[in-house]
Amino acid sequence: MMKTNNNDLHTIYDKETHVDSQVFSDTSSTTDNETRDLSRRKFVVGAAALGTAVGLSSTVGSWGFNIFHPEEAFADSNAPIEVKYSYCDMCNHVPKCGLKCHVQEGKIVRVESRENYPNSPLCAKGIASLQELYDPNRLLVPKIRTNAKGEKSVWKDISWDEAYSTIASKLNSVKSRFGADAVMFYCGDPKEPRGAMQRVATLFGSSSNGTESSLCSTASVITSTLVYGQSIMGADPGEASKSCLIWSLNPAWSQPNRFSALLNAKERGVKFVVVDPRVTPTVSSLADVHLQLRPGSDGALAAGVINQLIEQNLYDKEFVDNWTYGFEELKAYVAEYTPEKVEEITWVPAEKLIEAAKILGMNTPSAFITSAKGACHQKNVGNFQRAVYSIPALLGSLDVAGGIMFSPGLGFDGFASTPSFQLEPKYVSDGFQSRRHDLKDFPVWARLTKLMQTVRFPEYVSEGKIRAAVLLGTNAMMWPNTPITQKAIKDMEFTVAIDYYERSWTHDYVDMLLPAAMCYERMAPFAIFGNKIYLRQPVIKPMGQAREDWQIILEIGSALGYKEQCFSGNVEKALDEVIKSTGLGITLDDLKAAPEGYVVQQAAPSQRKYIDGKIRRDGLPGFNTPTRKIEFVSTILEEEGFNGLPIFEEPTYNPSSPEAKQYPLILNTGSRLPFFTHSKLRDLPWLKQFMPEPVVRMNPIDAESRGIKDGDDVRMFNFQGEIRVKAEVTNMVMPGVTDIMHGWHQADVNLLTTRDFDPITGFPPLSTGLCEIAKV
Ligand SMILES: Nc1nc2c(c(=O)[nH]1)N[C@H]1C(S)=C(S)[C@@H](COP(=O)(O)OP(=O)(O)OC[C@H]3O[C@@H](n4cnc5c(=O)[nH]c(N)nc54)[C@H](O)[C@@H]3O)O[C@H]1N2
Ligand SMILES: Nc1nc2c(c(=O)[nH]1)N[C@H]1C(S)=C(S)[C@@H](COP(=O)(O)OP(=O)(O)OC[C@H]3O[C@@H](n4cnc5c(=O)[nH]c(N)nc54)[C@H](O)[C@@H]3O)O[C@H]1N2
Ligand SMILES: [Mo]
Repeated sequence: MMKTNNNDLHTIYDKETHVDSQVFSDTSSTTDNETRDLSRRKFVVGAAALGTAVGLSSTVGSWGFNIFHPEEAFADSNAPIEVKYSYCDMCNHVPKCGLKCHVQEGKIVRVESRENYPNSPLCAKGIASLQELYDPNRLLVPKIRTNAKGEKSVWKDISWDEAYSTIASKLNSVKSRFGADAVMFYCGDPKEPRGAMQRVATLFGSSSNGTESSLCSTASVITSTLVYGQSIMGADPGEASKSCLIWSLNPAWSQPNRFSALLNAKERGVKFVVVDPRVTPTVSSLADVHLQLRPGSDGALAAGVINQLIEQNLYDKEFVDNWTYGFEELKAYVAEYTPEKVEEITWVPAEKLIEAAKILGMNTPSAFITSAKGACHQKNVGNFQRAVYSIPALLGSLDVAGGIMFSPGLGFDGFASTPSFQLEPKYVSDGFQSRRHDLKDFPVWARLTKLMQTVRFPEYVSEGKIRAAVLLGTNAMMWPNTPITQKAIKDMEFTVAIDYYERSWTHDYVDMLLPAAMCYERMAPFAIFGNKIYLRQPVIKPMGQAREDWQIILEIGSALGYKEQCFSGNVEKALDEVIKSTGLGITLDDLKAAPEGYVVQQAAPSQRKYIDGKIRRDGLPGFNTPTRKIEFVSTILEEEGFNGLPIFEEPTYNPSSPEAKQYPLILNTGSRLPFFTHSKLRDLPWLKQFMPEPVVRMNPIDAESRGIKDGDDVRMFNFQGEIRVKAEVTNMVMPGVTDIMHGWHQADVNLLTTRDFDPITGFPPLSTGLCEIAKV
């Protein structure tokens, strides 16, 4: 381990970058001699990095002080440089940003944006990714618990073989006593390993197979499927677009690559209507009209927009008459949502609503994009989002250039796997569907997806339905009311987590912990951009004993008894199977031969394919809904016992409910920041400096009435819990509303969020609760 013997430098560094001093003062195994020895080799990585961080010249490298701690990060600056390519996983976005890596002596000494790659340049997180790769706190050895779950973990290192044989005996034992569905297979935010996990779950025979998308994109998948007949979550403005509706997305922070394309569209003259309770950079750079609504009132606002498109005769009558179902009912339903009434409910001025409808209706084709979550984290999402998806249909902007095109794609799912690789035919033929634990709670979800809605897994554990779990990249703080999740993890007979780090808030409750390899160290899965497929090659060998997620999952599958179907853990063979299962006639060798990306030749999709039967699987004209029309009134919902109309309902806890007397502020959580991803990256020195402590944003009016000043320590609390944070007083949020990011383990806002789920999508109300803030 490195140690600096220059105290002045240490002080400068601490001050400038808020480095956790413990990281740099760990002297456990270093003598000054070793330090000098290492320093003579001119540590390329640390030298350059420190120079950038504190504005010193790169000669600091010779002082023997290095920002990447473990010796594994040091390379001789005279060694030959090899350039290799990868893609980043610091935010688990799909698709990923390209990385160009400079490698010396098997160590990555520099990363930069990959040239000629669809996603670039790198953001703050990508630039800081080497600090994660070479973080001395990374988990690098398989571990098993030696003390009671729920206490601070005391681990014993074990071998991979020991780990796999324990996992196999525990999971097979639960299966033999309670059935395969008693074992849950779960992937958190990491999206890359999902295909492999689904395959292993299906081989094992468990329908309890879920992901973090239970709180993320799946609400949009479900609601767009109900309206359009297939999952189409929106489309960015293209050359032909005249306007664009952004229903709560802040790509300036959450998807920077996408944001630059939107700025270009603005430059081309595309008119933007942006719905968001906050004044975000997206709002201020793009919006011609900003509809700044009260969180949770989206259903009323969407009804208002529809009302105005109809009232002002701005809708596409021909498309509506021929290709939609339920228009007259919808029209009657929205009649009461006049601009004045909508203003009362949503706090959006009536004239802005009228103007927004004009902009959209008079500038078609209109593109449409929305958040996978910002607006979705409310109990009304299954309804309000259908109203929102109805807007592009009313505008006649479906399956036309510049609107939302229905494109066939290459046959991959959103995470570069395929239904066939995931063994969907087996899922169907072996009756998994009827055994699902979520079937009663969320029948619409269960009907439309093959993944379990995981929000109620704590209940399934307490009912004895789930007794063991494989938890890949799982964060107990992601669901509402965290202690309930932690207890559920603890109460299971056996749980194994797979992660980059030991995270006490989750891993203090599991039995075993396995080290995962980072993007630089792994191969699977592919990156897919339109009709181009990239194969990733590992840039370096995994650190310590870490292994890549696909390998770990397939090795678990092999240990469980499915060696052949899991390719004995061989990732290359698995990827070859994935690519073959697309039916595109490509093999892994074809991808290997195309390091700049393999282009699948495909004819550009034609417009208005619904007319000549090119959208439906059965070849009939129309869309993939039961009525073959765009469904303003959902026949599937009616069949499942719901109202088919997109009815607006207030959140359980809203400004008019009795709790609001004590807790008058709206608890709006989870808006993204460019330098953190969920609970991750908070301890990386380069990123931590942006926001070293948890912060709640509040409007000056709310701050003043509570005697709170910018920077004050405050308590944020409600009937369920309390956290301590710093106040940031800003006009970015509207009066009466708070704005706080989730994922701070020292101030976990999910102690305050509640478990009243949308019955259609299962989504929790993470953006619409109630709370109060007081000075400490
Ligand atoms: N840097 C970074 N990027 C990320 C992530 C990250 O953690 N960090 N996470 C990734 C993931 S998993 C996701 S899901 C996406 C999310 O990406 P975005 O959806 O862009 O992220 P948010 O900022 O959470 O939400 C968008 C907007 O929704 C608004 N909003 C909040 N409540 C409501 C409401 O009730 N109604 C309406 N209409 N709007 C509301 C917020 O003010 C916010 O500006 O970001 C992805 N990108
Ligand atoms: N209050 C509130 N709660 C929210 C949200 C909100 O807006 N407000 N947003 C919700 C949404 S949209 C989402 S997507 C979820 C976030 O989903 P989470 O699953 O909570 O995401 P993270 O906090 O990133 O935790 C992921 C864990 O996986 C580990 N990890 C990261 N990458 C890998 C990998 O490649 N392999 C392995 N094995 N492990 C890895 C990380 O170290 C971390 O421990 O949170 C949800 N919860
Ligand atoms: Mo998400």
